[in-house]
Amino acid sequence: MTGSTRGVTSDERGVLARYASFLPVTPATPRLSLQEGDTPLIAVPRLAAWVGVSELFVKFEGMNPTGSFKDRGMVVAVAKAVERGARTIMCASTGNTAASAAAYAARAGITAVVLLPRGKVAGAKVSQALAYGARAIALDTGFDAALDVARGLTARYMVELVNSVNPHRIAGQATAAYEICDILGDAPDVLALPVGNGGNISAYWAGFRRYREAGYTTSLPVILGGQAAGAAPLVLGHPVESPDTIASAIRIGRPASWETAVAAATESHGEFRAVTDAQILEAYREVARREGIFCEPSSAAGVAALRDSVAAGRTSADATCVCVCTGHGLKDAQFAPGLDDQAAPLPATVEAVAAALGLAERS
Ligand code: AN7
Repeated sequence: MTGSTRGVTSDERGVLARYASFLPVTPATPRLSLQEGDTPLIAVPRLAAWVGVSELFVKFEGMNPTGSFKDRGMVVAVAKAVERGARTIMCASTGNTAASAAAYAARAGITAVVLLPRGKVAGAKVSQALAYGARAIALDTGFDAALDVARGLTARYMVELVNSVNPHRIAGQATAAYEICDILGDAPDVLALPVGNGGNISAYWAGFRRYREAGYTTSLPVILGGQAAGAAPLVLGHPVESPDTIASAIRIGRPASWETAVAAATESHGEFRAVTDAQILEAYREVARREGIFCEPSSAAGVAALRDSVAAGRTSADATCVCVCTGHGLKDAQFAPGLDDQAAPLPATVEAVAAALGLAERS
């Protein structure tokens, strides 16, 4: 590998094959894959103008097999669980972890049990988990207490916990940092992403540091974590009892990876920023309308935080920035515009539609 500027170890697709040397892969680890990872890093000049920086990329993690970044860590966690002989995995989830756990359990031929806060998970994510054959259990509580139950159960019973407190999840998610560096040739100046349970920000920071230690990069990014204002424990510095935001994926009041998330922000000279639901929804719409990238509202919290940071003079307009858009827009489309929001229906005639559009007639 010496002399190479990239850590990719295989042309095969999937996180376990591509970054085997950076993952806890042994000869006994099943080569599980849904061809996750290798997601687009898209230059977004029109979004950059809106955010207020000269160079911006979106790492579109919604392009993973189940539509979120969770697949990168889940493939590793499930492969390692199967390697140890596990037959059942379990997670608590705001939705995306559940969909991913269910898919990889199906792929591995084992069972997934997902604990979901009742009425607080986007419908498409529940549909995904059920379609993949997971056993879904609704709990009358929020995510934080559901995670307590999952931890209690997996400590006592023969079930493997695949929430991001599982270190294999973090190791797998770090591959997104490797990919960004492999494409850019070095780390970006700033990486902005949404933060809920704190696993992903911890994974990125671990990944960027590891790549620099391996000699593939020369610098480390400033890491900016976006939290919804109503669910911003890491901004406030204390847990939030009843987190409240439209960004349901990050409606988390007691992040499980608190210490490592804080370390990522402070060691990188970054910070956590609270953004309002209005800022999140505005960023969500701008990402789609300016660049043709449809992410879920929670995913846009990093974009909103970056724009807010530039406006506050905390991030330089000259910085090369990457925003991680963590999940696909089709997963949580309730805040997307609908046909009913448009003007009233027209008569089904060529003339009526042409007149409404003000089209110029062919000569
Ligand atoms: C789209 O699925 O916690 O800070 O249970 O779905 O690593 O928690 C989802 C989190 C960002 C936050 N963006 O990442 C779950 C869950 C999206 C997410 C996050 C989540 P972490």
